[in-house]
Amino acid sequence: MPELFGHTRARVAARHALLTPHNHVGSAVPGITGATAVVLINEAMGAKFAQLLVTFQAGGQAVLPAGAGQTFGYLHGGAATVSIGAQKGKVSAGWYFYAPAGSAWSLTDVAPDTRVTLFQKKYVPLAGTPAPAAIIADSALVPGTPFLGDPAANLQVLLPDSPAFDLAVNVFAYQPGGHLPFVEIHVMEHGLIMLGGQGVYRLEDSWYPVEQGDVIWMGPFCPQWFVAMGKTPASYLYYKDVNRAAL
Ligand code: UGY
Ligand code: MN
Repeated sequence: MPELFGHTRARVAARHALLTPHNHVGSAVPGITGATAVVLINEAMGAKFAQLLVTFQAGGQAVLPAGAGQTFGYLHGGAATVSIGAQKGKVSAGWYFYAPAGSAWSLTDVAPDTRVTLFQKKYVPLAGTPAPAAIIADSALVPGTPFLGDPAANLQVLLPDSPAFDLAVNVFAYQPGGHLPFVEIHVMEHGLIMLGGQGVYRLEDSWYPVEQGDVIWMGPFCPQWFVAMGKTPASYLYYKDVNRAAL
């Protein structure tokens, strides 16, 4: 019982945060009904995006109007029908969708216990570049590449690598003992959820044991490093802001 006597692995610091499944408290989020929605990261924490975990009960759904925000959704399990403007498709574990700014989207016919991570960000247009279109796809079909040539660290890039996108979402999978090759320090933010396995994450000047379900915020210039530990591979889904001017 990690929370006995008020203990938790969680920490909210200046440039990073770690939240575990034991810390979750639901929020009422307009448009999401019959579900527990937990806002894990948002502007109140210091981030420029939002990350939510939504767990649907029987009869639950999400019906969101068109707005300035864009939404990326990833299904951890369950099944649903996703509609983005006129585009529609069935999604289940490992599938994801991207709803551009200005498009209404919904998740309906949702199977009970369907769990979805949502990343939301206000879209920053790029002059002369048309905004991205909607996407509904299966992450199992996205080829991975060894990160900086290391076969123990496999990177899947889920959204097109194109200047139209001001966000990226990737899946990073590590063999036991696999690790980030160096301590990264960069202007881009991350929102991350551990999909499986375990390891140790260095964030700023602290090292944290992490496991499936843990969520991490890394603010701009947060020193970061990860090593996978244990007998099974570790993987995480993560958000990153990309492709826009420094000033
Ligand atoms: O894309 C990234 O910056 C990635 N290598 N960072 C991370 O996994 N913490
Ligand atoms: Mn990084």
